[in-house]
Amino acid sequence: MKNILKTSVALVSILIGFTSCNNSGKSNGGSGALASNVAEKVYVPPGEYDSHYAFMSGGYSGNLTVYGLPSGRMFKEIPVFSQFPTNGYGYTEETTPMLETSYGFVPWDDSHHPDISQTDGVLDGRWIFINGNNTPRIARISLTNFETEEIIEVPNSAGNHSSSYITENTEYVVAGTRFSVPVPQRDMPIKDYKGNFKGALTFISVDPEEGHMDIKFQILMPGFNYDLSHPGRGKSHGWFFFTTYNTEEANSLLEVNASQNDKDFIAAINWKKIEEYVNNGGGTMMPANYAHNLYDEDTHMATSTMKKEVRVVNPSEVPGAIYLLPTPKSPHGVDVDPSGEYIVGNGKLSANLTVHSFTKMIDAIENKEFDGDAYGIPIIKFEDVLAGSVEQAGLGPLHTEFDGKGNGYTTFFISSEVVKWKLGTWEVLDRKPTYYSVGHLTIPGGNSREPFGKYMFAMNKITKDRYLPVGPEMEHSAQLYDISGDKMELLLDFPTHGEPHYAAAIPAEIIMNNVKKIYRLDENEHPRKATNESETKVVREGKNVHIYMTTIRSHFSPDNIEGVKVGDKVFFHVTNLEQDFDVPHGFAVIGANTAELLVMPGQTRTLTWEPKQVGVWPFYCTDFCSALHQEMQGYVRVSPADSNLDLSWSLGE
Ligand code: K7E
Ligand code: CUA
Repeated sequence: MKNILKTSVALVSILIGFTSCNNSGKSNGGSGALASNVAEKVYVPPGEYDSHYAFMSGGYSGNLTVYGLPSGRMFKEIPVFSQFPTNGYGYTEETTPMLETSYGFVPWDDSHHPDISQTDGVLDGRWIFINGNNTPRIARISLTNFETEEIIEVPNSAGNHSSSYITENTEYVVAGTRFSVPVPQRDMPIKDYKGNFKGALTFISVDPEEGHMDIKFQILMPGFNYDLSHPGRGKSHGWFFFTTYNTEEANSLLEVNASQNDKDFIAAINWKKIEEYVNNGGGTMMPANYAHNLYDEDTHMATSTMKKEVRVVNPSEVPGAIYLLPTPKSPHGVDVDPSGEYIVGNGKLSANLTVHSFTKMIDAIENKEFDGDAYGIPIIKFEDVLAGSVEQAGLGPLHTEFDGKGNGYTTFFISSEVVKWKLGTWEVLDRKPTYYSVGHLTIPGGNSREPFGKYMFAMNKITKDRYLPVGPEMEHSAQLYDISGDKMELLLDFPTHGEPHYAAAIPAEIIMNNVKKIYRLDENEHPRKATNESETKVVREGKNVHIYMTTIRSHFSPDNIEGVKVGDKVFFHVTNLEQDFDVPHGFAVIGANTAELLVMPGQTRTLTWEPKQVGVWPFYCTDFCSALHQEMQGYVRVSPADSNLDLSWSLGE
């Protein structure tokens, strides 16, 4: 072991030496300042585990990827909003309902902000939520089986970006619209945007036992752009904060027209107050159309239900529940520190970071010191709510996280750096360059009362020369820093998949012992399961042929099927009889217009095949499962449409 360590340290030092002289022309000066012992800090010896999970949003992949820290190794891609041929998600009969929406089947989305469920403000590791930005949706993924279990569509919304952040007991997962739109949608001139479009902020309740989501209410806000959000916590629990930009309500050339106002707003929402109003019958049920898709782990099947109405609340109905905090200048992120006192507005066109005080906000509300209103919503005076500002910290602040030790860490996109500063004194303590152009950063537990402040990683937008070139498009790059000391220390670059905007991370021990290893066959309630080979059969229902098939090392049962005809629709319902961890079997048949199946131990999955040609067609296992994996194959005989050959099936005859 020691020798391996020494060798890798030596190797890393050589490489660093090499890169630093080789890249002396790089912007930000390369990475020649790495200490020689950083390799030890990220080295996880073969067979040992990482200390943290990191869940990165996939951005335009629509999915969620799972990494280990500190190694930066990718463990899994969990399909969420996008079809995933690797395991058949979004192709199988069981999973296609997950991607149903009011726009029909939508097999793609753009996911930005994962957030892990909390109890008492601390990560509990039960579920992770993530937003679909383009066709507004929120997904809940189980952290026991690492599968998407539920997706709810968000009506009256467009560009579901200030999402999916959760309150400190996972009471709500919140979704805010980036684009304001006519509510209800209707045919109207775009130039009549101002004063007429609305921005819906949606509070989705989460069942404390099962995690099931339901839209509790939507607040129909003025037609600004609601960019990001974070919950209050501790003393500010019960409030939620949203950044806005385009308070000018421009509808064209926003790069100019939405940058006119010196200050935009952070909208502070007292959701407890609105919840109480709604619980007493307040708000209006409005016709709507949105999908609620739920996966049932017992039947191994998803169902999609269209919901027909949603409760909406206008701010004027609940006086005292919503205030606007002026914040320079087109703020992007809004982040709340672990104590719940400080609300950080990251004004992306501002040189300073603006920090508001929750206590001062409450005082100003009690003293009714307002600076006018916007559409009836009181605006608190900037000076009355300001806690302080971090002066000249960098250019283009985007997002802030906290280490739980009294420090904030803010990313600056334009100056391409992470800046560490002190809460309360607002002094800058440290800055480190990022390679290059950082968006979000993550500290495990960063959106909670108790961050685990050992590591921080930055997720960068531009990779350029950090890795071997692979054509015009490079994977994005994350950078891991040790933040346990006074100064941040860069440890590692690692590539990420899609575009991870934000990530959530958590100590491994909170999750790893609860992870499911198999699905128990005796708990399988799939309506077309076959839990042993004697239950396998082929049944014709008109033109539909259902094959109840099993798979086990190393054969399918049945493996010879005759009596299928051109024009039939054939359903291969494949149950994996294995009951060992990590022994999936695959299934593919020639000419199928879907993806393969990857069937987990004890699970049932269905592939649909419409044979178009007469012949004898093979199917096979796609996952190398045993020494006799290549022998895992079979044939389906397809006869002409007018054939009167009866169905028959066999194994080993
Ligand atoms: Cu800054 Cu979508 Cu959170 Cu990207 S967002 S960076
Ligand atoms: Cu089963 Cu390969």
